[in-house]
Amino acid sequence: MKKGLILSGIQPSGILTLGNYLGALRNWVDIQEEYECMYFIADLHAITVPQDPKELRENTKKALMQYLACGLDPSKNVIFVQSHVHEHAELAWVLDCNTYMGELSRMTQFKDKSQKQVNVRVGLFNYPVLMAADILLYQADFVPVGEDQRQHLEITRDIARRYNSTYGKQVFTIPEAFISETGAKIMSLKDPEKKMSKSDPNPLAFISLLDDRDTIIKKFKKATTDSMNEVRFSDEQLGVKNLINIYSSITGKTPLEVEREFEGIGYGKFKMAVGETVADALEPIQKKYYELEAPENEEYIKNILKQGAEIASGKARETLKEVYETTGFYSK
Ligand code: AQP
Repeated sequence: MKKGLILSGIQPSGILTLGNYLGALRNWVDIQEEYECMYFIADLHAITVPQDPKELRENTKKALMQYLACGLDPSKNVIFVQSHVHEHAELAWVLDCNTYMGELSRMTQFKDKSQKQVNVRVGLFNYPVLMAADILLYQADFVPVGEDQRQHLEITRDIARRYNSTYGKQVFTIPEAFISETGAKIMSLKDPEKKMSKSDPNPLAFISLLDDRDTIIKKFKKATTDSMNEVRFSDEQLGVKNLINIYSSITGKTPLEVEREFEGIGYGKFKMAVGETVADALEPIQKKYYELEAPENEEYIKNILKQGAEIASGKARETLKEVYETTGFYSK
């Protein structure tokens, strides 16, 4: 008996990062036996900021291969591309009409991301409503969320409660946050106050899951630290703290154990050790990824997405049908 339905996704807005792996993918693999899990590649979300069509298409396929290479088992999880299930966009519209401008205006991710854009798109503003549709469409019980996404889950719960109460019917399950014991928030290697992001214009700021060993080590050598030259897990040393977090989350050692291990050792050796550890951890993932990339696997990849979309569409259709009836749409 599974413990409930979990749903999550990652945008194919580039090659996935060490942050996506340590903060999301690795935990997804850990829970695939215990929960019913649905994971999608969030291409509809990716276009809330400009994307090159060719790159978007390639990154979508690559995201699936990275999911598999990280250990997600397609026989235990439903894996699909968001745009393959048209109900996401349809439910988002109904929810748009049940969401207030004021609520969306308070979203900090919108405030952050819109500052980086010249012509801010309506889709970026509406992003949390599409996310609510993703979750509510499958009646998800739990959503793994990092701190950055907590506000979006809250608005999802508000929208669902409001819809249920407006129509006097429990149409939507109210989702809970799924807090993983091992989840880590990985910060930019260049600006440790910012989250590590795959779309960061500075490639030195993030570790891509497909970076080779030399690149990984070079990026860690250039990671921002400070002049204290002491490996300490402290908010006064955010760069070092981030490196300790990365090292801890891969080795399973506590930050205190890491501090002890590197006591009296300079940043050069510490950074090298973190780089080597990350490169070792990513090596088997990359090996699997490049095997999957072989042309003979094309059909296998396509089939996973086809089957995933079929299962997801079945569930999505049921919810949307109920929503349309409840909303008062005249049926065919
Ligand atoms: N740095 C991170 N540390 C921990 N977890 C992270 N996640 C992303 N970055 C980190 C987790 O990955 C999942 C989905 O990420 P996403 O790619 O769909 O969206 P995002 O959070 O906006 O990631 P990026 O890399 O910053 O995307 P771009 O650059 O396109 O905006 C979530 O579970 C998230 O917590």
